[in-house]
Amino acid sequence: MSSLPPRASLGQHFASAALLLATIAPSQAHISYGSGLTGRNFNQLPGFASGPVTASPQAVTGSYGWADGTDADWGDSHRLRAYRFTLSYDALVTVSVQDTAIASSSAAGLLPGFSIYRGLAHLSPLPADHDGSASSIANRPAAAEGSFQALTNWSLWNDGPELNPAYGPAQESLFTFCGYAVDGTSTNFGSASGLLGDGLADGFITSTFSLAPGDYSLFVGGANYPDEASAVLTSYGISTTLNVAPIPEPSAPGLAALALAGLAALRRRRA
Ligand SMILES: [Ca+2]
Ligand SMILES: [Ca+2]
Repeated sequence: MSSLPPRASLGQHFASAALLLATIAPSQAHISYGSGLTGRNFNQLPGFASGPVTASPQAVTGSYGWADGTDADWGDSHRLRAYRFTLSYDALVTVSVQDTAIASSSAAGLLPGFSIYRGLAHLSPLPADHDGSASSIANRPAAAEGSFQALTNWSLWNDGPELNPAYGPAQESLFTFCGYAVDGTSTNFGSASGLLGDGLADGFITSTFSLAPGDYSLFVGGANYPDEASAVLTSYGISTTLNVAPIPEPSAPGLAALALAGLAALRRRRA
């Protein structure tokens, strides 16, 4: 004789729904960099700084998050994905982002944009930074859509005792702008002053930056600015690769040429 399992109560159904939401929630979460092999901290991935390293595919919510941060009313960082890396020496850092499907969860077809900033968001166990914290809202223009700015410095704050009496004072994370790259043309990313795309809206971007030692955050999001009007929150997959290389020393013949040029300039000044 078989026994049927008891029917789930309404409360259990709600608990299942809450668990499902919690499972889905990371694509909407506050700023974090994950951890380990499936995270977004490149220093924790094998091979970092010894050749190209690709993080596990990640999900971005919405097709417009990066482009939305290029305009006058800024954007919401929940519409981007944050990665981190730390350099211990001057380096040439090549960042490449490719759109990719993630089975049963995220679509291909994102036109990506990214920006690199010096600085990190607050890390656990501190409360996470987000656009909806009281201090983030208080420290930006009332009309701003969020705190994210794609082309200049910006700040986020975490939650303070106004949310939880156990928390210390809310703290600022400053992201100091270092550079960007964006897929396509102004047809997709909009008409922000001075913005240059890679000219081909094919879901792929790559660009190289000369960076000093320090901690960096990389924010990747969608570059389809017209989609912001409909604000559809489709989940898109991205695959992000970093290649970190030392800045080449001048070669011996190059150094000799530099020395000769210096001597010639000295002689001209004395002549
Ligand atoms: Ca905006
Ligand atoms: Ca492209």
